Amino acid sequence: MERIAIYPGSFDPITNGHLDIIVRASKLFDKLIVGVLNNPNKKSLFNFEERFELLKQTTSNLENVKVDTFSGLLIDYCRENNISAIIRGLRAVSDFEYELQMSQMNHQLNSDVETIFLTTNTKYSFLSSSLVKEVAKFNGDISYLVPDVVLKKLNDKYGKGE
Ligand code: COD
Repeated sequence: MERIAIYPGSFDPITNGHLDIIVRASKLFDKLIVGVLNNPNKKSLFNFEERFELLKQTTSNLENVKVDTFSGLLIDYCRENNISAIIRGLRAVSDFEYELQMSQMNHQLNSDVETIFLTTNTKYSFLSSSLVKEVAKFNGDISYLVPDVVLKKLNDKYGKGE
């Protein structure tokens, strides 16, 4: 049977930290779905279509990775798509409490789906989408923290042309 995992998130926007987890997780499973949450109530810099498009562009070279969207409960999406594992990235102890709660709640909802944590690459342990947005907004250099297409989009958003 094909082993399918999902790496779910908001990806507002995708960073090199996310990408590192995607590459590593894709080697562990037959297929990895990167699942973008479509939640119109959650405020984001990039709208859903932009986040989805950036993910597709930055993962197009990875053969067994597919980008998809979900709304509602993650665990329902897992059930409908024969997904056996949820991949999450852990950066620091501060991530742990929220991640533990989510994984336990998801396990309560469906014990056939396991959450697997990959620890962050030390190069990216300080990196988050929120910090990237803040630094970009105030003109700091983030070129080594995000894929080129994301850098360009951030520059467009904050009114910085070429
Ligand atoms: N290095 C490694 N990992 C990283 C890095 C980095 N530098 N930056 C982020 N990550 C990891 C995060 O820890 C996370 O695991 C993943 O990347 C995605 O991060 P985000 O911030 O884009 O996504 P989140 O945390 O906002 O995603 C939350 C979900 C969308 C998964 C969650 O809210 C959800 O499942 N919602 C659907 C409703 C639901 O089912 N709720 C019940 C949950 S129990």
